[in-house]
Amino acid sequence: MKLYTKDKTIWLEFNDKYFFVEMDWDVLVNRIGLYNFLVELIPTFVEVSPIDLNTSFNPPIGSQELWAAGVTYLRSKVAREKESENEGGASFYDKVYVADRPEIFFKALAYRIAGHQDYVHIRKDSTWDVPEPELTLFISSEGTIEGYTIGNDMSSRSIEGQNPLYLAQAKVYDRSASLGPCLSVMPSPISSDTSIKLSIYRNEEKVFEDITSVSQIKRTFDDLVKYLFLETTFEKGVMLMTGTGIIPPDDFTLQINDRVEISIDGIGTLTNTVKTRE
Ligand code: DO4
Ligand code: MG
Repeated sequence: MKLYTKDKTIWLEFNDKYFFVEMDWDVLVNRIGLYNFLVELIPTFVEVSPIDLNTSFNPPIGSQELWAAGVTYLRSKVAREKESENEGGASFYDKVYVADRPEIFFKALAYRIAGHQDYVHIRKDSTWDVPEPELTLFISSEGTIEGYTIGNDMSSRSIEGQNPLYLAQAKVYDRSASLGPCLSVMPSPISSDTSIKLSIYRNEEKVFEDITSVSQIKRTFDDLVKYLFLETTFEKGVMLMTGTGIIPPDDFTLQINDRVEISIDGIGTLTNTVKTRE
């Protein structure tokens, strides 16, 4: 089943039927056993006509923080070693790829995150920019994975490549993340066969496409969640991007008006157009 939200309205899609959910987002989603909770509540929800999925939605996040894991796929490690080799930063990526402790960083609060069919930004002080298509977990305040969405961890490779300590500037700025189109709530954990596809269009022409699978991730989601929660509480739950397994070739950089589409089985397609801040 899927939860969509726009302007504080929440719709639930279940077996091709749509319902209004009159609850506050944070109260609704932050619970152990979200799937069963929603199934039990469906008879009390008002059924509505199917919503137009070809429209914009708000990111499926309330007052939760968005965090991100990095260097969880081999492709990400290799690309980052290369981008930082001239500046002496390469060995850090190799070390974190094999270390017990994963790379986890704070990404954004809701007001910095774009929804489906909204704009994402590239920085004006960056010369090399890419989207990162990432399966994103919704984790309850008790540390249980309760839902999944699609995330785009927009990244400046030129800033990140200058020095690993510039990570926050490469990764965290207005509209450096998008989430959506929905929160997919499944009866059991997402399958490792799940595919993640990234397509980039320029003037309606496809300029990049690649596909990977969740099975390519080096770490388990439980391990990422364990480290995220080690010394930190999330009273409303938290969203966690799980890292990218797709990186466009080194001669590729995003341009203004490029359209980025990320599709993940069982969730849908997240579409964003690229802009700079006004
Ligand atoms: O260490 C840089 C960030 C890595 C990242 O965001 C990823 O692998 O997805
Ligand atoms: Mg990433």
